Amino acid sequence: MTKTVFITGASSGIGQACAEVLAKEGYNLLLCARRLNRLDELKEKLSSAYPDIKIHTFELDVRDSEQVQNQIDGLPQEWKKIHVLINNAGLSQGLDPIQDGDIGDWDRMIDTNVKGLLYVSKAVIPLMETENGAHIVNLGSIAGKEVYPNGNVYCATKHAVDALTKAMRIDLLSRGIKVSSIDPGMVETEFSQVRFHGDKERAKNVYAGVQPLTGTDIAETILFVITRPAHVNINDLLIMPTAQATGTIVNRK
Ligand code: NDP
Ligand code: 8X3
Repeated sequence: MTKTVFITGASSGIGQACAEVLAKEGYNLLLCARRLNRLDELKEKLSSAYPDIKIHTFELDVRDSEQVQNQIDGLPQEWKKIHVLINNAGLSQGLDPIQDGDIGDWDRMIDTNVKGLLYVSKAVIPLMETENGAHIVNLGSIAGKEVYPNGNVYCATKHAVDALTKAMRIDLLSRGIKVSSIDPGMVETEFSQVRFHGDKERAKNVYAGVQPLTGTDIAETILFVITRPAHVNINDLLIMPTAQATGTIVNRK
């Protein structure tokens, strides 16, 4: 049976890599993000490489609770059975001490990383196909396990994701829905460009002298997590570049 995976934030980085890795494995894909043009380009590429799978793309801003509910309620009937939800959409904005933080940045992080994950989960859970194994994978972070200087609000949102993963596992236990968290350290994506509001030079420096993880490393890890036998769940998986010991201790050459 072909399984359907719903990926938020599939227009870039880890989400896009998940789409690529899972398409190759034969999963049908529901892909959403705000940049629909990117999703459609990805759909075209994957559909021609893997003609046996089905892909449906749609625009979604996870911060808009009404839009989330309407878009998911309005999915074509054939897309209303979901086996795996990857709550990946997320971002960091700014890296400043709390006293200098920008309220707009704080709102965007909390609204996307915490409230967006909740809105999407609430809308998707009723569509989850539990008979053949249902699974929610949340993108946490090393920032959800420790707090580093100037990471304040981003770290708080990822600690919230950690708490929500644990809470979802308890609440969804009787429905047989597995819940896992993947918590990466440094992954080179558009993440740092977004964090530094488009400053490409500053973003590049984050990865200077170090081999960071790639989106594909994380996507392959997620594939491993969602393909364990029915009686096995990986609750939480912290994955770091070899050169990174903690959020801030990095061995640069
Ligand atoms: P990218 O910036 O490359 O990708 C982020 C994705 O999230 C994009 O597809 C973006 O799509 C989507 N997104 C952002 N805001 C919204 C929104 N309001 N509604 C819908 N989609 C949204 O970063 P990553 O791939 O690195 O990040 C993916 C996840 O991984 C995030 O949750 C991040 O916190 C987490 N993470 C990243 C790490 C890293 O070092 N890169 C490490 C640990 C965790 P669009 O702009 O088109 O809406
Ligand atoms: C992204 C990794 O170390 O920038 O979650 O917080 S980090």
